[in-house]
Amino acid sequence: PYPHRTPIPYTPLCLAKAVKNPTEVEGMKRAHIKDAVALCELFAWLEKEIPKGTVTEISAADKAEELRSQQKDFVGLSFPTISGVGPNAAIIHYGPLPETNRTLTVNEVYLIDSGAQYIDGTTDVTRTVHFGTPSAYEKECFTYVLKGHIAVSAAIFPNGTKGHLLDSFARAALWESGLDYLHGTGHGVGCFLNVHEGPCGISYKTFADEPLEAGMIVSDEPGYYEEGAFGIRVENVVLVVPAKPKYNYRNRGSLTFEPLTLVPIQVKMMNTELLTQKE
Ligand SMILES: *[C@@H]1O[C@H](CO)[C@@H](O)[C@H](O)[C@H]1NC(C)=O
Ligand SMILES: *[C@@H]1O[C@H](CO)[C@@H](O)[C@H](O)[C@H]1NC(C)=O
Ligand SMILES: [Mn+2]
Repeated sequence: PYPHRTPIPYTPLCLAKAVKNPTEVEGMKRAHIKDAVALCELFAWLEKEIPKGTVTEISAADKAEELRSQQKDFVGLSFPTISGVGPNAAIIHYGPLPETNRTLTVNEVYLIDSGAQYIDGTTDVTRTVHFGTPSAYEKECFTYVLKGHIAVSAAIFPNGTKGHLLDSFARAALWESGLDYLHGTGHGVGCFLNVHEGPCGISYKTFADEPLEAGMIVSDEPGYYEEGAFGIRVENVVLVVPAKPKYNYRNRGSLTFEPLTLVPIQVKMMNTELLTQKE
């Protein structure tokens, strides 16, 4: 279904940059601890302020930036914050503008996709939360997205696998219910560099992705968008690490992911009856 493309000749630098050295891995871990502190502070603040009716998509994004900027070695945001409530969250690349800016309430799902540059590393995290009581359907959709997120994050796969082979892991639970999302599942993440970095990723598109190797860092971000109603995405940044399954076919080795993102996922949004014991 995809037109033939001449493979992009990645430079040796690009390939070397994608595989993080131990200093970069340490830095990314430190950056994600600081970033999680800031986001936990944000969610605590939102929980307190939203019932007053004074928090908007723009002021919530500004508060997230303010809290991150208090963390050590903060340099700036890694991309403009996506802060959307209710139907605005269903717009995949939504960024709040004064004309579209909605007030956060306890009646709608809130999605915030944001990240920062710290001197030691780069972050990119999406959480979808409800400050009142989510509907059964919102919880059902959230749980399918979460199942996909977990399926990628916990996958064990042969060394040398390309990310696009993992893309359908993220969609299986949604597909089973006739749902889907119209964007890729993950992108490479630089270390105090581009938040979208080649040459690896997790996409339904088969071109231009290099095999995953230990030390690469990618995002894992399935979603679901119900036009005019709500949007859901669960995104962690994950590090590719060696795995040790029971056997080692042809000595090729196996890989899995270790989450770097430490921001809690809201349990209120889950229908735990749809989760397996392992999930
Ligand atoms: C966002 O919307 C609220 C009302 O919902 C308004 O008070 C506020 O001024 C708006 N902010 C901006 C930057 O437009
Ligand atoms: C994966 O394969 C590469 C290239 O053959 C090798 O350098 C690396 O050590 C392997 N990794 C694992 C975890 O087996
Ligand atoms: Mn991302």
